[in-house]
Amino acid sequence: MYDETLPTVEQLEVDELVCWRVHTRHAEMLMTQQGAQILSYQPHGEEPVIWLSGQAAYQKGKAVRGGVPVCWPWFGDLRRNPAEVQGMHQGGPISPAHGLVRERDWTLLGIDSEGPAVRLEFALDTASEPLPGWPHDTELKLSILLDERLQLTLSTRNTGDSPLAISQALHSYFAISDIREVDVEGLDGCPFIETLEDWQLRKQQGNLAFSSETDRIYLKTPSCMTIVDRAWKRRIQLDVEGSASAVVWNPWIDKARRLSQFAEDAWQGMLCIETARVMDDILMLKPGEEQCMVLNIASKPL
Ligand code: TA6
Repeated sequence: MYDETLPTVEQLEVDELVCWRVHTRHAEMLMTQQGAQILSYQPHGEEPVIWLSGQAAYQKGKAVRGGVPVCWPWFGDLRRNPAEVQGMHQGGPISPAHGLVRERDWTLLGIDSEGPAVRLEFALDTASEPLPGWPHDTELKLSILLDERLQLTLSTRNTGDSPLAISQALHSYFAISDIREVDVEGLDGCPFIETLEDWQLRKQQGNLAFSSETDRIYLKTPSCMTIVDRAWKRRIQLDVEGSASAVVWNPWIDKARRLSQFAEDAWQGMLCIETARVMDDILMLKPGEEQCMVLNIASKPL
């Protein structure tokens, strides 16, 4: 029975972090102001779709393990990025991987209900909140729409007077029954960089299944990818716009032991498919130009 009092948005503190819990007739979502990071997303009556570590730490200045961290203005190790992206960083230490915005509070622009749906908008203006070692004026925004599916729109506007080169990713952690039992549809024929074997360029044959640590950068990716989870009788469908690259990651046993905020067996129940603009698909923005990357996440019965 539809509850007329829905949707609801509640602001709360989880340890050191300001968060919002959103409840609609379709799902519940938790996110934090730090990094404008979604922490969890669970359609009613279903297993979670977005995975959050059982050992997650909610501390200022420390990225929470799980959810959908925003990697920007570079993805991964800056030194592994195209020269144009590296050239944007001027002086100072290179911060940990995945750029400079995961651990900063973004500004809440607004929370609006759109019928049964809820939209939250966050922004980070680097002109008024400079990023260390990255002296460029940009308006970064993340718009999150929660209705039958979860939609994230990451947009970057170059508000400076020189061209910008940026790599980025929505580093989505998905909850699955067992990494050894799922596979990913949609990548057949895509070139990929095998980062675990000297960054060799290879080509995907058929669906992607998992039997060891996986950390691949897929290129020329399609607009639709699907995690097929037979044990949980569902598929998680990712429909994207404004992205033609994606990172697929599971740490498996050994790397899991080296990860922070990560139980030794957590590798079995999670899979990252990261909607990205990396390598030959980076964002190149002329002064005044804006580009958006849209990710729609929907869970459907098999
Ligand atoms: O996206 C894959 C990856 O770059 C992996 O190599 C692993 O480092 C993962 O991101 C997690 O990175 P984090 O900095 O969040 O621990």
